[in-house]
Amino acid sequence: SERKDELRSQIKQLLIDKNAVLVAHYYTDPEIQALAEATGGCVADSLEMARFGRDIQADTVIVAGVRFMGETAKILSPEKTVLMPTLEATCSLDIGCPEKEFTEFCDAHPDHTVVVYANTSAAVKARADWVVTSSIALEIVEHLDEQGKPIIWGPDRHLGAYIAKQTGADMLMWQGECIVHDEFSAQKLEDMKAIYPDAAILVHPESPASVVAMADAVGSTSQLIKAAQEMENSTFIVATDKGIFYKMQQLAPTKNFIEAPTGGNGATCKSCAHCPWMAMNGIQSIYDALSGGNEGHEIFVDDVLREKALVPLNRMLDFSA
Ligand code: CIZ
Ligand code: SF4
Repeated sequence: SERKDELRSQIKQLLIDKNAVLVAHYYTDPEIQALAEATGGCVADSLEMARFGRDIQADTVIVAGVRFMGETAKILSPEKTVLMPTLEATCSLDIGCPEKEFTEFCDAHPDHTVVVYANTSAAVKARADWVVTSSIALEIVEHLDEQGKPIIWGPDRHLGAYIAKQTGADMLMWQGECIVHDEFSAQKLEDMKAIYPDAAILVHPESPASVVAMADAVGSTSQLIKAAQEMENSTFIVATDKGIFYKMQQLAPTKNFIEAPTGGNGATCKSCAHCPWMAMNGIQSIYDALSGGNEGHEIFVDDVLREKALVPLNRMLDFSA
């Protein structure tokens, strides 16, 4: 629409004026990913977003994604102004892993190495020995397992179960889940596979084990995008947030991508393969964040927490460097 075109050109100018850069997650709406690409920003998974936000020469980083991604950017780049289209964009994994309860869980098992997923608050990261994202979790847990260390894993129980199965590591699980991936249904996927017998099934490991078991490729967002490019199939059934279709279609324009079905046993899905918090990011809210005072958009992380959370975050970044 004209209104949106006008907002887009104003955003482009504001990014230049403020020496700012737009970083967007693969799960945000296509128009946001396109805008990040058109303005020299980046579209990525949470690990690449963190590294890009840290390394880019800019005064301001605007993070289109969910809150933990903005916090991670601030932890790694305290000298930069970190803005988000909305501070209300959270994550069911973050909500389901409150600092106090998680700390008690860790304190009850002091001999365990604490590994937390990036989808957590700064306070939970501050209690951890390692932070991981889904693109590096397997390698880091393998590394810890080789040292014979029992692990506390939080908060995603499906991803944790997948990693425990792959590595054989001794993992004590926090019982959290992603409301988007948890809704994929193996039973409905069987029916869909019968309709598209030649399709490859791509699954993010935040999905239930029954869905992961049907996968031709399991991996993080960036790994699934790579699989979509490299696998020979012409059709793919994709069990992750549908925002990812933008990048898959761009990099594999001749292939067909189909959403994996949600809501087993007749239940209607609540999120239908799109994260309601990722969906809060819009062209208008990006404009608002850049054009107003920063109030309601700027991310702050308490200094003491920041310094503590930086240690396990840097361990991950150094490990994957
Ligand atoms: O589900 C998420 O929020 C993901 C996949 C984040 C990430 O690691 O990019
Ligand atoms: Fe959290 Fe799931 Fe949304 Fe990712 S897709 S931000 S894990 S609720």
